[in-house]
Amino acid sequence: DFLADSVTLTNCDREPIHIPGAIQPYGFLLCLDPTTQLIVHASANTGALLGLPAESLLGGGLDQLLGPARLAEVAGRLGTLTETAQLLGARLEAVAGQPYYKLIMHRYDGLLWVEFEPVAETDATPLDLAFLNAALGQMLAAPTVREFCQHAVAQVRAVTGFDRVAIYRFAPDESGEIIAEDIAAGLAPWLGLHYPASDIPQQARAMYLKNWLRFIPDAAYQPVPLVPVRNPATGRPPDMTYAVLRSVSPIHLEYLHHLGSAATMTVSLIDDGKLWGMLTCHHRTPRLVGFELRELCQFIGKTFSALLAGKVRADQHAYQLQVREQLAQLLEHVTRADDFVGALAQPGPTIQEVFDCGGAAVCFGDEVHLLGDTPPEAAVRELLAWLADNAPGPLFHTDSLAAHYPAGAPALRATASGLIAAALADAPGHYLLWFRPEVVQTVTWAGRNDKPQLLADGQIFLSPRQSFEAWKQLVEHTAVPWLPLELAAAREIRQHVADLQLKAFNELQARAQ
Ligand code: BLA
Repeated sequence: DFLADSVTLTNCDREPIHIPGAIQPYGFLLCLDPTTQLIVHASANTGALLGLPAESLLGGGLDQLLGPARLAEVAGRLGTLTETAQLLGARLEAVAGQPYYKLIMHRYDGLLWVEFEPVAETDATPLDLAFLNAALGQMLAAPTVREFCQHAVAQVRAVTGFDRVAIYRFAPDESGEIIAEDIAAGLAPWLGLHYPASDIPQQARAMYLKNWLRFIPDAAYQPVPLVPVRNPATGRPPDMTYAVLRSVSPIHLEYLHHLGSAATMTVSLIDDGKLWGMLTCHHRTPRLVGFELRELCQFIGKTFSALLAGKVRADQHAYQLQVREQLAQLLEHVTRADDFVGALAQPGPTIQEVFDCGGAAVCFGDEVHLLGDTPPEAAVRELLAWLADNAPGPLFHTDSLAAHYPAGAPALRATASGLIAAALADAPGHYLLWFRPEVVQTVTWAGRNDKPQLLADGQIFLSPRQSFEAWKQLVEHTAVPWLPLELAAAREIRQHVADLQLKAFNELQARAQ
């Protein structure tokens, strides 16, 4: 196919997916000159569908398809178009034996685009205001990002009937995780699986910021070229960024084949101008979704996007409250205890329970209490010795301990790639420690054990197994970074214990006098 022939797995980011010069064949396409409204491109399937070969349509007008009344209406609309799609239903009165069509029209790249989707006349979905009202109500009321996402996937599956609807959220490194899904009985869950950044190349992400929805009703389709492929005015194929019939990347089609997906629809989820994630729909068999339903799914995606920042803030706020509450309880029970060192490791809560961490340790000279997932005690003692000599300041923290202390990495990386070390006294070995596991240990990578597969053209498919290895190298020896509020809590615990120590010392002095 056009222009895509030279794409390999190593230059995916350069595949010009916006100018494929071809469409998916579930409809046909005409591009018109905005001034004359005469046809500049036609998709090559008009011959088969209408009995009017594409070449014969070029240079003529829409009167070759439409009766006079419809033509006047369409011509009026064409004059007002922007990038945003407009819909008009029509029967092609000038062509015999045709079904009803939806004309989806927009203006872009110096052309008027008219995409024709054949439909049963009855297919229009009535606008269900009660559904919309209930859906918006659920989204507004959702107290956490996860529940918010769960409502969105359930709503989209309810209106579209796809086998699988999931929300795929991007991490700062652009890999992604399935954080919510709604699936048909009998399908294997993908919830919690991670996928590499390369699954969705840069230019695709950029396009999905402009165009909110992609639709592939039959991933086994044969692309249909435009006639002519290149726009005579620009010398290149027209820019299909906003065309719903756009033929998609052959590499992506191969990918869908590997996933066992025969049809997909994806909606962008955008937070503050950045692609936050995608709502992805899959079906095991080909599946057509009409224009109105696609618009409804975009509406859900845009509503989601508008409310998202508030839900993220709510999650952060809830976590902040939880940390404050745990911190207050810890300080209280430590203050009341006779043995405050022991109390730091006693439930109610322990120092490990104040904020998210894999494990913690209370170290007081020879006494070492380990809590949760920690390195073995011997390794913790060696770490204490290293800290005594090397820790810069009373509160040392890192999300990559190996970068500071490579010698300790073999024993520490799995459970303690992230570390907060709060020095309790000038005496060496008096520390409160919080550990965080290496990211690699906590991630379930999709298809981690798959064998490499061959693409149709004989190249090796960049399998999730290989991409896992590539990703692993990037995140080796690192943990999720500590949040400012977590560091503040650690600092506060340290200060409180120092105050208790001073008080105990003063009492001892007073008694001695
Ligand atoms: C596009 N890849 C995509 C899209 C998704 C994914 C959602 C958007 C297009 C769509 O289907 O609507 C990936 N889909 C996923 C993932 C899940 C999912 C991860 O449901 C998880 C459940 N893809 C590769 C490799 C390359 C590649 C190695 O795996 C390139 C070398 C390319 N992916 C690729 C391209 C597109 C794409 C080029 C754009 C397709 C297009 O819009 O033309």
